[in-house]
Amino acid sequence: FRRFKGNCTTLFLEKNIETGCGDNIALISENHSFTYFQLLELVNQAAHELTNIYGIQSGNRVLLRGYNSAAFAVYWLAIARIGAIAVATMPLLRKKELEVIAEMAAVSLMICEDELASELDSFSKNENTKLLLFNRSDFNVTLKKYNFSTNFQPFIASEELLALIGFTSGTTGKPKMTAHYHSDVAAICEGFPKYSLKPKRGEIFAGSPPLGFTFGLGGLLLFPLYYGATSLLIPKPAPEVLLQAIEEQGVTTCFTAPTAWRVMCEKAADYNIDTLKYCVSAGEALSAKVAKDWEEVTGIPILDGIGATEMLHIFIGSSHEKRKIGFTGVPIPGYEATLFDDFGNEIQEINKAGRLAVRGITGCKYLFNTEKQDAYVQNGWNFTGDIYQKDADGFFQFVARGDDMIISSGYNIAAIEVEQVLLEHELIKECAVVGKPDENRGMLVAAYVVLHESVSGNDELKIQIQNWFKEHAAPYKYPRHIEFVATLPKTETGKIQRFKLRTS
Ligand code: 3SK
Repeated sequence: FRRFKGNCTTLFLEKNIETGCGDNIALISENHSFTYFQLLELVNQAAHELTNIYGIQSGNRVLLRGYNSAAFAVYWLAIARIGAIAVATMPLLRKKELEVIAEMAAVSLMICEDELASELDSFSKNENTKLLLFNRSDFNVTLKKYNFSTNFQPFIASEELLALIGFTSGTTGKPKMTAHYHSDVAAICEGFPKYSLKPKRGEIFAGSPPLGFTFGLGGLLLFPLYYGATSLLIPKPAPEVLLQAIEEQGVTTCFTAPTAWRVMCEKAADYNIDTLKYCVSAGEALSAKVAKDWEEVTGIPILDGIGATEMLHIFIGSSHEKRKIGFTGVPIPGYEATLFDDFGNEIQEINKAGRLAVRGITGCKYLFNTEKQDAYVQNGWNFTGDIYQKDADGFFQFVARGDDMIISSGYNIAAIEVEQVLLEHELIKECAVVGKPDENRGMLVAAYVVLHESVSGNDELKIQIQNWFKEHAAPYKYPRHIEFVATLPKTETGKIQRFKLRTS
């Protein structure tokens, strides 16, 4: 595998123009539709705006805040074009979280959508950090008014150049900064999409993960542009909005998380989604039930995958040709994956759970956190923190997060497994299972349960669910503690924050 040496934006812009698809639609969002020619010009003008007006140079860090939109995409590309480093954030982040990010990443400029500016008010006054506000529906008109040249020479460094810093709060709370080079951005485009989706010009990619999450950045923006296809960016992509967009725009490829696939499954029959061919799920383990239900209702398989902000994108995944319901998939070409036991030995047995380790075309680079770096990367292997097992055909299957294994009365109980059983119960909409310290058992299986809208929880229902559970799974796994809640605590990317439940 040869590392890409130039500025990654040329792969998304010039390459398409040089190969004859300058007039193809690159980006669609609300009131905008830009061809590759137009996108190149807009990105170049935005690069002039950042350098001439805001003094941004290569190496500067630039925070980006906004909903998924053409404006967000243009600024992301302009930052990378200059050789500056994009610190893309997710729209739901609040003041405190943004403050931590801006400070840790030492950003020189914050580019923010006007609708989301209030959260930046208190600290945007800092004289070292400038603020650029944009309106997502007329940012292009504003850019044009400056009359900047539509040419801009992309910055190329003699050494590896950082393109982005991804923040990962994960499920443990404290944010960490992971850095990725232009060559990593190029590498992921040659990884999962090439293997699983084989994108073609004319295809339309859409979905719900924010561009501030590398799952969304890759799936919704970088992958379609790399292959000369079209990126459809939806600012507030609730499941119904996504289904509507698939019908109206003829989306072929959709990226979203298991929770949204489940909701979309319930509503899919109301929409014509005949154009949809590739359904990608990541961000959280996909249950066999959701995968089966979706395929039954729509006839389209869900392609599951696991990635990590630390690795930039998906490293184990499925394709139409190679998939099994209930399994994440196989290592994407360019990656190797294996499992280690608690003594650091590679597991050779089939179907034996162990710590997932991966290495390949991208890898974890934490900034200023050698302790975390040493824990994540050992002997060249990246330890993702997940427990997996591998079957005889080499398919990897999610077992639990490393910290989601509950040891109760000597039994190893995977929280995810209890959750999957509970989700089969007709009255349960969502749930999260954690271990709670318990004098008698060491740990107790505790389930936080969101019921369907029309149902209200009481003690009788708790007992009914417990009895039902014992009929559907080994009784030692049943949740001894059940709490009915209105919502579950989640990260911006939809991962359940079990640590919050453990300490509640
Ligand atoms: O969480 C994931 O599975 C994921 C997938 C792709 C890119 C990034 C992440 C964190």
